[in-house]
Amino acid sequence: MTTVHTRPGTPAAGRPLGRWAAALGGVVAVALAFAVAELLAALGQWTGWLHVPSSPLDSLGSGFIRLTPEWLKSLAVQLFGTHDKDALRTGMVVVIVAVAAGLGVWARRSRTAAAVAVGVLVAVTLVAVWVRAGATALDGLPVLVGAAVGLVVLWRLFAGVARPAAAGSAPSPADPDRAVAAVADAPIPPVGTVRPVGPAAVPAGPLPVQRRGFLRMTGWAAGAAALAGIVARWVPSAAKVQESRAATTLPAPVSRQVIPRSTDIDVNGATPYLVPNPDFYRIDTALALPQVTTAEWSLRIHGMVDRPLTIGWNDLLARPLIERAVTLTCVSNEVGGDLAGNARWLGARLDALLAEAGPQSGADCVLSTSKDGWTASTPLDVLTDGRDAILAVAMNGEPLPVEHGFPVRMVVPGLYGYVSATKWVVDLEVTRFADVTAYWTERGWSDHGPVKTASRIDVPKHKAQYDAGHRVVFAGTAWAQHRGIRAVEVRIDDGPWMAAELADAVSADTWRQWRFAWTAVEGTHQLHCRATDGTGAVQTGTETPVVPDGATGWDAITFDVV
Ligand SMILES: Nc1nc2c(c(=O)[nH]1)N[C@H]1C(S)=C(S)[C@@H](COP(=O)(O)O)O[C@H]1N2
Ligand SMILES: [Mo]
Repeated sequence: MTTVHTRPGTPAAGRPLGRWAAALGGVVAVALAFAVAELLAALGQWTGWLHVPSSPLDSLGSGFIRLTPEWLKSLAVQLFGTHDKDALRTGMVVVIVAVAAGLGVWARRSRTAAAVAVGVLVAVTLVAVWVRAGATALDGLPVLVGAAVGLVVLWRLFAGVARPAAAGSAPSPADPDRAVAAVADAPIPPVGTVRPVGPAAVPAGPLPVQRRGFLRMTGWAAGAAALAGIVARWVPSAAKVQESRAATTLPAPVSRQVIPRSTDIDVNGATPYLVPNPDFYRIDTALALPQVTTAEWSLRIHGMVDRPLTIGWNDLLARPLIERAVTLTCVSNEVGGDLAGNARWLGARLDALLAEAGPQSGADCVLSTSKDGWTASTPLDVLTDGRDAILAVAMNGEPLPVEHGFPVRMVVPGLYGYVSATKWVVDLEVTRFADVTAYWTERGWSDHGPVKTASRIDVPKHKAQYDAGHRVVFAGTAWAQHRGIRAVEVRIDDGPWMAAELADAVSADTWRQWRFAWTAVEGTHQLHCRATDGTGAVQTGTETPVVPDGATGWDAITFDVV
């Protein structure tokens, strides 16, 4: 195999690259950039890394719609009817191909100028992605990676081509542009073979090496673009689910809690009473997020019931919805860990729904199943004892984020998530614990998972330093869902337990924030905390591991006063 290395910018020997071939190179480089970006955007949404539809093509399209004057929009609808979106897409592709072809032709003269033009295009696309509602900086990543790949290909493609300026000195066949166009249209030869060309195209004999390299690389890039494009389409359409989520309007609750400011403890570094959705801990077994639109969603209630039933999204929203703050916790949370969060959940009561189905005597369990086959077994009596167990459709005032179970999940105050908080829930089977196992109970975790009383120190952080003689404020949170928190105490070194100040909580189903002010005394200290729940039981200091039903023990932080 012959390889000829030409330094960038050096006019290569041989005839100049034809305009059509250069245009093709530009189109292929841009196509590869878009294909890579679309693929990354699709994968990003599928795995939950990206939160808004960040497909660069769709973003450009909606950006264009935004900027289109009303008269043009209505003209488009008149002309194309319901196909107006297809018309927009086709128009966009035509424009992009034309611009890309121009880029290629330009790159033949100056790669730097072409690169600058690419930069402008990337900037426009990035703006289109970033102006979408809810977009974060991260959502621009697919565009940037795609652009980088496209630029590298463009740069290398045109590294070895003869520029038209050098053409004068080269032996010139009748019409180089036409010749190369004909060649470019033909299939790419396997590496190392001499390409047979039609007698009318170019003089017999091998192609000039630079153009052969150019065409070979163009072929590879075109193949890569096609592959990335196909894989991107094959990734389940996360964009469709994001659209479904964006189109969701939430009914007003029939009952809601007012959350006073006194629920926050007002200490720098303390956990807020309500955790914003993007900061909420996430635990599940889903490598790729289940993608369920509201239209596709339905829930079957069956098993040991008198009246099996199936409800759809609209049936669910038509039910009276309540909004409640409920703190979720993971059984795998270590002492002092952060696998806990409090949010406002809007949803339909599970007790009412189960009553409609009519559980039969002998049933003691509801086995819930998610779209991706994960299961949880929940005690039936917990779901029907009057607590606010719900099928939730919203979290902190917005439709559930996909990673938190869109469109519907269970929320049951007082139980760890693994036995109650099924996300993407599609099936409830009323049954008996004796007859079923669920995902985690099969793996050695306890059948019943009531939350254990826990408390945590958020301030100070481990190894923090304070100045002696200053007033310092410690803070943290404590939870014992459905029993509530009555008190939190702190202990410094081997001193006595001292009562911390408590913030308010709207119910026994949420955590409660605490703080404790202290005048710093020189030395290395250890701070402990412990809570007392609503029944008067004091949190145990005995340390147990998270398996099989949740960790116990007191959180401890070491800090220095100098
Ligand atoms: N479908 C499904 N739902 C699930 C899980 C899961 O793996 N799959 N994990 C559960 C566990 S162990 C916990 S602690 C909570 C966490 O909910 P979050 O990710 O919204 O914080 O979801 C529960 N629901
Ligand atoms: Mo969990």
